[in-house]
Amino acid sequence: MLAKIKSFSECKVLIVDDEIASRILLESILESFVVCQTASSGREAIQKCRQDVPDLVLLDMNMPDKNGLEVCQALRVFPETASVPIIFVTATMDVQVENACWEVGASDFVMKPVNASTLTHRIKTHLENKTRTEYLESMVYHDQLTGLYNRSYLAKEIPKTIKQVARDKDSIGIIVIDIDRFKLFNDNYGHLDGDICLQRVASIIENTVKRPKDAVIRFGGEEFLVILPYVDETGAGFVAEQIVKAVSKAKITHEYGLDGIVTISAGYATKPAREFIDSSATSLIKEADMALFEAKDTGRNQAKG
Ligand code: GH3
Ligand code: MG
Ligand code: MG
Ligand code: MG
Repeated sequence: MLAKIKSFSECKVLIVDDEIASRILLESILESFVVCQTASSGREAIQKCRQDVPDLVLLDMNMPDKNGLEVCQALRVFPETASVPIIFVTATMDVQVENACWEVGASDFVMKPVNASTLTHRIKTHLENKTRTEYLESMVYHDQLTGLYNRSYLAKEIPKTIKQVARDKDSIGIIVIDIDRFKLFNDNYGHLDGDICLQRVASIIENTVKRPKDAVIRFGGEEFLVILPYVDETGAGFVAEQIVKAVSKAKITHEYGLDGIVTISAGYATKPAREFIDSSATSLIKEADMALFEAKDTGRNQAKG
């Protein structure tokens, strides 16, 4: 999905402070421009951050269970919270504490009693940086026509996927998909309608592939790649067939297509992640591509493994 830049009013800020009066004060400063959530202990803060990742954390330094430094350190370990801006709010600040804050991964700090204007400006600056970075990342890793992931995303993610699945001694499946007789579609209806057809097929594939760990990538012009971590040959074949069926069921008119509709062909292959010799999955993609060739060669509108 293509992202847009989040506005401040869509951003969630988690206020962490063991004193209720501090939480109320901070909330009263922030609630006019962001969505506020609160936690009254370090443990609760970590739990809330993992359940629902906030856009920024305002973190009290001195708390009875886990202090701010420990909370910050813990949040930096989890991939989903590793880059969330964390601003320390502290009454005591000397050089040692200041250095300790930076060392555990603080993004900034403000002094208690807080100056509302300084706090607001600091939060807005960090949120602006974060939302812009997220937006740019989304542009870099998504195809602008279909909203699917692109090849840059594949290059970035596949080595991580292989590593993770190898650790769990499991397999990865890859499906390569190509629209049937698409050149004839363009020739007959024009490139703009061709683009709309590509968007529709992309969205059907995306809606058929349901597990959050799976990724659908626009691999080339009218070619798509589906990455299925933790899937065996039977599973990959099942998903590939579901996709082929879903596209033909949509009955997108194509005068020169098979049975007058748009269809796709798919090839799939799986491999234990430990057996990958390269970190880019090239050999498995090639294997799936060979199967796609067979699907094309033996009639189209089908999946072959
Ligand atoms: P086959 O059944 O063998 O796959 O036949 P085909 O006509 O689909 O052949 P091929 O896969 O080689 O065709 C690719 C066509 O996809 C050529 C090009 O016109 C079209 N195409 C590629 N990218 C785009 C795009 O971004 N927009 C549009 N409209 N068409 C595209
Ligand atoms: Mg405190
Ligand atoms: Mg093609
Ligand atoms: Mg084609």
